Amino acid sequence: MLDTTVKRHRLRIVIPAYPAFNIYSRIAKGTTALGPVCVASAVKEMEGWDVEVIDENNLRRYGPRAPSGGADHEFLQQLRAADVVGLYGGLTSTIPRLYRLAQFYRDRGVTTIAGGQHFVDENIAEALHSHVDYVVLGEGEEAIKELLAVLEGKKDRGEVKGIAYLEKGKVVRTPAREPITDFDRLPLPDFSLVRYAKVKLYPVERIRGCGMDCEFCTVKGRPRSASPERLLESISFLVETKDARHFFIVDDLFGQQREETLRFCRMLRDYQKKIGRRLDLSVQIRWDKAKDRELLSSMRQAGISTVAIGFESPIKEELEAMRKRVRPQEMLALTKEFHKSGFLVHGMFIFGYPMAEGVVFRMPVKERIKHYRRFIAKAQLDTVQILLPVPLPGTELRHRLKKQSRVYPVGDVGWEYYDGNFPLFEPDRPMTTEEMQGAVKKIMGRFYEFKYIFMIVLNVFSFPAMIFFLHNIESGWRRWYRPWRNYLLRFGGWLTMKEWLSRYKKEGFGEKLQKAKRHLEKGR
Ligand code: B12
Repeated sequence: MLDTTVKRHRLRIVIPAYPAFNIYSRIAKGTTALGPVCVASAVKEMEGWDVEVIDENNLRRYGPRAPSGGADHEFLQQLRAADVVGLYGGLTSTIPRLYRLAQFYRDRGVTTIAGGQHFVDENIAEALHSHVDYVVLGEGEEAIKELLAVLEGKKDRGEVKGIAYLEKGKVVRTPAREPITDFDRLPLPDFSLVRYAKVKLYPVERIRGCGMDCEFCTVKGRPRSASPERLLESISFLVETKDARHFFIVDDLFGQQREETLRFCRMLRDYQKKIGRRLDLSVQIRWDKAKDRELLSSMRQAGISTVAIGFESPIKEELEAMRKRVRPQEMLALTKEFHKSGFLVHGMFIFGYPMAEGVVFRMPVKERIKHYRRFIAKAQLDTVQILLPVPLPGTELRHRLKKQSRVYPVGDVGWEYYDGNFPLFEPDRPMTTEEMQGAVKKIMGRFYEFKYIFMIVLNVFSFPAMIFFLHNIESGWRRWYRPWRNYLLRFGGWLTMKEWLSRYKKEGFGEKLQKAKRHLEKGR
């Protein structure tokens, strides 16, 4: 229980540092996680509570850093002690860091609460035995307020739905909390609560949940939406208070609820006209939305410039195993429609997806690589990310592979490797783990190359050619800007890969992998 003689309490929510340098590290420096900001914004409304968010991946505004990485929590506690610490467990790869933070704070008598996508199945007990006092299961905005009231002695913890804790050494799970449906009741996410961060790309949302039911994804359930007005309000609030210009709509599938989406696009277009400022937005969308010309044109008018598309694979059999009901040829044709409408397309792929039981599919690695390269080139993707399949906690993919005893034990290949860059299970034979990992390097290596530095320079010299487009500056600018931006990103991608590889070599992952394989073999 908290000291009730104290007039105000402090909740500090920490977004743990990424374990390793990877393709997301640069993005993370210019953005932050939306979930913890939503939770903190709800607590801000509580009487007697101060609240802050510390994003260890974005400490760019006088953020105190610890020499070993992440924030200097010793210093933070001296400066302004937190009574309760919340920990964001939305990315499994950051879980080892999360547990270290939990230990640090609990050793100093601070109550620790964790929430986020990692906490399902046996990971709930894992957290409660790793210095976490309470786990919030599912959405946190309402649960956290009730839980803090418990800590103030105003409520019994058994009455709070959707939490887990230890009682006499046993895990207690309270009844599940109903998913939030009325988002208008919640305060707008307040990014001022994120101390020390410089945010350039603001995450915003309208729809939670996804009805696509992909085997590898943790986002499930009937989509629940806020009104277009609320999303516009989140955006305009950030434009006016933070001078924000770049936004990422984190909804898993933009364009669900067609009419509401169109209405949102029109409202956003009119808002920009009114304030005389052009905004830039990125969304995640399915390739099949390209069939909807009206939607694409409204999106462009609203300032949506980049679409991230989960192609997952250009191989028919793999798409079937993932339950993606589409043919590669169709994906190609539809991607062209996005380009025609003026979007930049970011393609997201998974390499080496394991086939469902009973399905025999043997394609040599070399041929698989060819398929990927050919698809990427034909689709003229602006940027790509090729990841290895991640058997994420709580997914059907994990359950299936575990049943087949193919997942490397977490004791050997720990959670910190769950970022899509490391092999985490025995691939389908005859492909070996090394081949699978090598293939990703080969595909990415062809896309992100050193030579693009020369293309950047050449493109700068071609700028005067814009003169031929004076009659249509926008089209000319796009023609010049798109290759220039892509060359820059491709060269940047090469630098990232180079750094990643050099760190990888020092890390000794190979030994861990061999140990994991031996353990799997023994267990069979
Ligand atoms: C934006 C995003 C990113 C961004 C930023 C991530 C971040 N949050 O920092 C970027 C592009 C960097 C990214 C990268 C990756 N991502 Co991502 N990403 C997302 C996405 C689309 C949106 C996250 C979001 O804002 N959600 C909306 C908020 C409101 O929901 P929320 O985060 O769940 O928060 C709520 C609750 O969880 C809870 N809660 C959360 N934190 C806390 C803390 C406390 C104290 C409490 C009480 C409650 C609480 O309350 C919140 C409000 O209700 C999600 C999918 C999704 N729809 O969630 C995937 C998702 C988070 N990503 C995922 C993955 C796997 C990845 C990648 C590995 C790439 C990949 N293979 O797909 C990389 C990993 C990078 C790394 N270093 O490890 C998985 C994570 C699952 C897991 N167990 O790890 C998700 C869930 C998608 C999926 N495929 O299932 N991602």
